[in-house]
Formats: sequence, structure tokens, C-alpha cells
Amino acid sequence: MTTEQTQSIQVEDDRSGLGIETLRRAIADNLFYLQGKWPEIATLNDFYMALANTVRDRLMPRWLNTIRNYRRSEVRVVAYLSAEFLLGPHLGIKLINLGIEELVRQAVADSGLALEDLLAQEEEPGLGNGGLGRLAACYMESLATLEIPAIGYGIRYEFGIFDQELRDGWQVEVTDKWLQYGNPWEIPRPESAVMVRFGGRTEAYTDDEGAYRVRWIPARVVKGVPYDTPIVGYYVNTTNTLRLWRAEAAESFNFQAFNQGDYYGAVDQKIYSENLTKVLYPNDEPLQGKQLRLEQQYFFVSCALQDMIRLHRGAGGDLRQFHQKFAVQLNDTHPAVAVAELMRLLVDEHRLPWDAAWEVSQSTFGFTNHTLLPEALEKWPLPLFGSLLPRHLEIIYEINQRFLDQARVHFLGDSQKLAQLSLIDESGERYVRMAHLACVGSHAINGVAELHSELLKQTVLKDFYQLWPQKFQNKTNGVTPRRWLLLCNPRLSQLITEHIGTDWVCQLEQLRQLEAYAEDREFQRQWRQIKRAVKQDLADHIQQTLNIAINPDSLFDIQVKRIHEYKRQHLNVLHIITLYNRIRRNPDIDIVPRTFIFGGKAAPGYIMAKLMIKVITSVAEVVNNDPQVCDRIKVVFLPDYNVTNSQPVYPAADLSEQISTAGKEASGTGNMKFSLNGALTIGTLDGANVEIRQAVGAENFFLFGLTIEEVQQLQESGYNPWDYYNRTPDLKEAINLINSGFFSHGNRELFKPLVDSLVYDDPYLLLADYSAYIDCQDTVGQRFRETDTWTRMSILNSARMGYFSSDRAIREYCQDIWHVTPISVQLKPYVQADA
Ligand code: Z57
Repeated sequence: MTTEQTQSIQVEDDRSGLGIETLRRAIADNLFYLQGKWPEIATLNDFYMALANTVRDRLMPRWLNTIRNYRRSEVRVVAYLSAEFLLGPHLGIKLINLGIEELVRQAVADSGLALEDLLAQEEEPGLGNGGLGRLAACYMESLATLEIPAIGYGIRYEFGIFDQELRDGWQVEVTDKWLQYGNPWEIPRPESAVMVRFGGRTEAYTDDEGAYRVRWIPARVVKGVPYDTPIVGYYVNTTNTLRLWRAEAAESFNFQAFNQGDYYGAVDQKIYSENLTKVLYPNDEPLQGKQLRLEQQYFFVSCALQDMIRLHRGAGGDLRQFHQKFAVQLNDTHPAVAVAELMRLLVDEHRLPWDAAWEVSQSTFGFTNHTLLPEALEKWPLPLFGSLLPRHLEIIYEINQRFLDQARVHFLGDSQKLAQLSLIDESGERYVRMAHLACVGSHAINGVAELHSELLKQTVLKDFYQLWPQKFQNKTNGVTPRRWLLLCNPRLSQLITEHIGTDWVCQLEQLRQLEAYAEDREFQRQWRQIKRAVKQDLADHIQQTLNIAINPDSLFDIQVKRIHEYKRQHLNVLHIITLYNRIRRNPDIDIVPRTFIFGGKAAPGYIMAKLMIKVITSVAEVVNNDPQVCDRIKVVFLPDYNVTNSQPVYPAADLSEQISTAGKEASGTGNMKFSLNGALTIGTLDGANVEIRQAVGAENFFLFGLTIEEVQQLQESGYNPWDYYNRTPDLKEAINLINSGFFSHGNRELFKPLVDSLVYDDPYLLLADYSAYIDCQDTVGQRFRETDTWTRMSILNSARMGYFSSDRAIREYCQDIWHVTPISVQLKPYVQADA
């Protein structure tokens, strides 16, 4: 092509223009040429697709110019490795971050459509379970907004987290077919596919230079194809890439079977390969130790590292400097096999000496731990690991031997210590310990809240802390204010901006200026009015979808998160039943009207969590239909809790339930979203609650419950829930009511496992915390009646949440772990590309 021809690509045209008329024409054009529809026969989804492609066109210059920057050799790139990215819907946030929301709203309106209706069409990519996956998404957004060169690597699951339906109050799982109408936000890059090997055996040989080497003869090979999704920063050109890998059959491998006429066998191989990235494992914590899960982990890790090595070498880089090109973060242990894979690639494939390769690896990796639950620490049975990754097991043995030699000097003569540190658990059946591999292979290890990071050093990673105290850090989680305030709560955002300007969007600490208005009657009135309007919207939605009437003036008491015993949704239920019993005892009792709202999925194999859902929905049915209650209590279970459905929920909360047993929730991030949107928190001293309480002020936080030390003491001294049950009349009455079949049409068996678990075992100390919780809830009720006080507390919560921005968290990662700095992206035209 001549320069003149390439320049013609650059004209302001229907693919880049932002005039209302240009946008309108672009949508019509996409409807015709991409969807193949006239407006008259187009579905809402066709219009959504036409609009999504219109927006995609408009981010393309930013994206391409950002990618050009990665290639510059002096630029260090963050690679965030995560088995989950729970992005939520793209269109809304991309309109906001590109600053074209109002223009597009107008253009769409001119075509006779409502933007909200089109936004509602999007099937969100539910490629994660809960907090961990959502954190990765917030971090990708902040990285882009802060103009940090970054790439996310993960898995393109064909089926993400299941859709939840409720039938007869039970959770039913339905396949998540998020790709069925096509995905306008991804671009497949088959030309960048890589091969990933599995199984087989290893073989020693001597290379041409007479050196001892090992080769891996795999049993099968799978092709990894990258699919790229743009992550747009807020009001910057930087648009980073999320690169998700899909497994396909490696064609060359089929030819043999095919040529022998085994067509069926060849196709079978294809199906087998594609199964690898078929479905997300739907367990939050703990995980399931299934072979396919390990295959998924190794698959995306190998794809990612091969990709990075190719990018590095493509830019003329030397592999001994790999760590200067990439800072790789391991999001929990799910990608921890990366430590062994990078060693394999460097030593076996690229012939670096072991010590040099190990230097590179350790300098490259950082490791974030997200849990203290012992049952959630990943370990793989040795035979399984060795049969799937024989060469990696050898490498892990080698790493372990060198590591233990080093540790032996430190812990002279302490063989028990060495056994505890070992990458191999040999206490019974043998396992590979993934957290140990991640610790040994990384230069930095961090927890996700101050308390959690401290506990890591005292408990699960204690031995490593003794060995390498300097590796340990804290990085308290954060959430992106773009999605979790600006997008989800436009009314409140506008009020804030009217008073303090727009800087808070990228400098969330600016919210502190709202403190000046905390006592301002007029501001309080507006603040309340907005909360009321948002609650009305949610009430309308609940009326329309669930046919439950709720009072928007009642206290909205909300607990949305994965269903898990340690999160104690059933403690919340015991409070509801306690209030219900008070009303039954005294029908005229004066209590603050409350609407209890729950949402969350249970892992499909987690029977107790599913029973917790059933108890919530059963109590709801009875309470909501009891005329004696006179609408003072309503209970709602929002089905199919996901990012999309959560966005209207946080802004509508008066009270945020963060009631996990102290020491069990690593951080929590929902707690931050609520408080940022002006909800008050009732919570334990767990995870980031501790820091939130510190930030907003103890007087603006409803604290209850045992501390970690008290939990430990109680458990050591022999906790007996039965005593609490007998000693506490209200508690006994609430539990007895469940047990009597009152909420289960007389069926006394239904909730027996739940009740028995509480009164005989109670591993999460609900009964020990019950009285404190009820008392604290009574205080909440009283305080809610002091409208002005409550409003002031609500304002102060938002005003003081600046610290919990993911921008702050990412800045800390950049400074203390990744050592990377921002690079602004220039929008150079295509013709000026590097020669
Ligand atoms: C997950 O969502 C979290 C931890 C895990 O080990 C797994 Br597996 C999944 C969550 C924690 O439970 C939250 O407390 C934390 O806020 C979140 O990860 C992000 O750090």
C-alpha cells in the first residue's frame, strides 16, 4: 500500500466519529452489515450488538496505540495471572470510561431506543466465582486508569459461573451460555496460538555441547488460542488487554488417527481438548481437587508464559532479563505452577543454567494469598501431579532440595520444621503444596487486608515468615470507584460532583471534602432523598420480578455474597426469626420496619450452603405472608446474584451485613462497595472490616462479636454451643421454631442438618456471637430512627472510604512489588507506526 492509501484509513469516519449523527449512522450501519437486520425486524439484542460494535470501533485507536507501547523494550509490563476475571458487563463502564455516555444516550434516543434497555441486554462474562475474580477485574480497571502497562492472563471458559434459579426455594443451577449470541468485546488471535503438553514421561539426554539435559515426551498436546478483550482506563488513552485462552485440538496431532481412517478418534481428540476450557469450577473457597482443574491451571499458565517469552524475545530481549520485562503476579495459588513452568521453559527449552533461571523466576513472581481457611489451601496428590506434569514434578523436587538445603542452615537440626516447609506434604498421602511453591518462587508475598496479612505470618505461612520476613507485605484490597460508585449510583455521584467537583473519580480520597457537609441540613436532605429514590427503584424491581411488595422507607438490611457457613447468613436468619418472635409475642410492638435482602450462590456440591438458601427462602415465605407482621418485616432472596444484578443493590442499602466469624474472611470487598455508597456496616473485627471501621470512625460502624483472640480461646477451652442454646431463651426459641417444622410445612427433617450442626458443633460460633449480634441490631434499629444522625453517619462513611479505592491498592503493588511506573499513551495515527 502507498502512504496515500494507508492515510485514507485515518479519515474521521463512521468508525471513529463522535457526533450524534455519526454515532446514529454507525449503529444503523452495524445493524445492517453485522447483524443483517432492518430496524423493523431487529431484536433488542441486535440493537445492543450494533451499539457494542459502535463503541468497540471507538476504543480501537486507544487499544492499538497502547499495545504498541508494550513492544518498547524498556517498558516493564505487569502480567496478572488469574484463573478468574469477574468483569461484569462491559458496555456501561466502557461508555463511562470513554466519556461518551451522554452522547451515546442521545444517539440511541434519536433512534427511538432507551440506552438502559440496551445495557440490560448484555450477558455478563461471569468468569469468576466471587471476591477473588472480581478483585482481578477491579485491578485490571485501575491498572488501565493509572496508565500502567499491564496484561491479564486467564481462561476463556465457554461456560462461566452457573445461573441460579430458585425452585420451591431451592437453588437450581442452569448453564451460563454467555457466548450464545456472540461476544462483541473479544478478538480471537489464532495466529498467536501456542502448544501446551500434558502427561507422558521424561528422558535424559546429552546435548551437542555434551551437557546433561532432560526432554519431556508428552502424551498429548493441546492448542491454546488467545482471545483479547480491551480494558479501557478512565479518561486516558491507555487500554490494556485481558488475554484469555481457549483450548483447541492441536491439528497436527490428529493427522495420524485421521490418516488411518479413524475419523471418529480424531474428532474425539478434538472434543477431549476442548473440554479443558469448557467450564469454570463453581467453588469459591474451598476448591475442588479435580484433575481437570489442574489441567486448566497448567494450561493457562503455560500459554501465558510462552506468550510473554515470545513478546520479550520479539522485542529483542534476552531471557536473562525476562524479569525486567515482566512482573508476574500470582492471584492465589491457582497459577502457582507457573514457578515450575517458567523454570522448565528457561532451563529445558531455552537452556539457561539452573541458577540463572532461578534468579529470573524469583525476581519475576509475586504471590497474593486470599485465604486462611486451611481446607482452601491447594494441594495436589503427588501421583496425579506426576502423571499430568512429570517434568514439573522433577523440577519441583529440584527446587525443593535446594530450598531445604538453604532452610536447613536456618533451622539447624529442626527436622520437623523442614517437613513443614517442604513443597511436598509427606505426613500421610503425599501432596504437592501449591502455596509453598508460590512462596519459594516469589520475591514478594502479600495478604489482602492488614489483619489477614498478620495472621498469614502467624499461621499458615509462619515457617516461611521466619525464613524470609522481608518477603512479606500487606496490600489491602480496593474496589474501583468507576463501577462501584460512578456507574452503579449516578444520582449520588452527581450530588457529590456538584459539591466537590469531579476529581474524586480518580482520587477517591477527595471524598473527604464531603465531611464538611455531614451536618449540613440541606445536603443531608438531598443525601436522604437520593437514598430513598434508589431504594424505590430496587423496590420496584423486586415488585416486578418477584412480586414482593417492600416499603422503601423501611431499613434495607442487605447481605449479598457467596453463601458459606463462615459468612454466617444463618446468623442473619436467626435475627430475623428473633424479631418475628417478638412480634408474635407482642403484636403491637414498636419496631423499625426492615427489609432483609439476601443474594448469593452456593457451590453446587455444598449441601449445607444450599440448605442455608432454603432456610432463608422458607423464612421469607412465612414472614412475608403473616398478616400479624403487618409488613414490618420483609425478607427477599434475590435470585442469580452476579455483577449485573449487584449494581443496583449496593446503592440501596442502609445496612451492610459483614458478619463472618473473626479470622475467616481474608478481606471482603463487598463491605467496601456498601460503605462507599453510604451504607452503615454491622460487622465483626474480620478482614478489611477492621480498617473500614478505623477509617470511617468507630462511632459510625456497628461492631459486635468475638475477636480472633476470643475465638481462639473459646475453641481451645472446648466450645460447647449446646450451653449457649440452653442459656439464651431468645436463641433457643428461634432455633426451636426452625426445628419444629414451622418454616417447612411441618417437616421437621428438612432443616435438621442445619440445626444439628449449630447446636452440636457450630464451627463458626454463631451461638457464641448471637446475643452480641442481636443487641447490636437493636442499637442499629434505634439509631435508624434518629434520621439526621443516621444520615450524618452515612455521609461520613462515603466521605472516608477513599483509601479503599483499587487505585490506591494498585499504586502500592506498583511501588512495592512490581516496580513499574505509568506511561501515557499517545494517539499516533496508524501511518506513523514504528518503522
Ligand atoms: C475467593 O473469592 C477468595 C479467597 C479465596 O481463597 C478463593 Br479460592 C476465592 C476471596 C476471599 O474470601 C475474600 O475475603 C477476599 O476479599 C477476596 O478473595 C479478594 O481478596
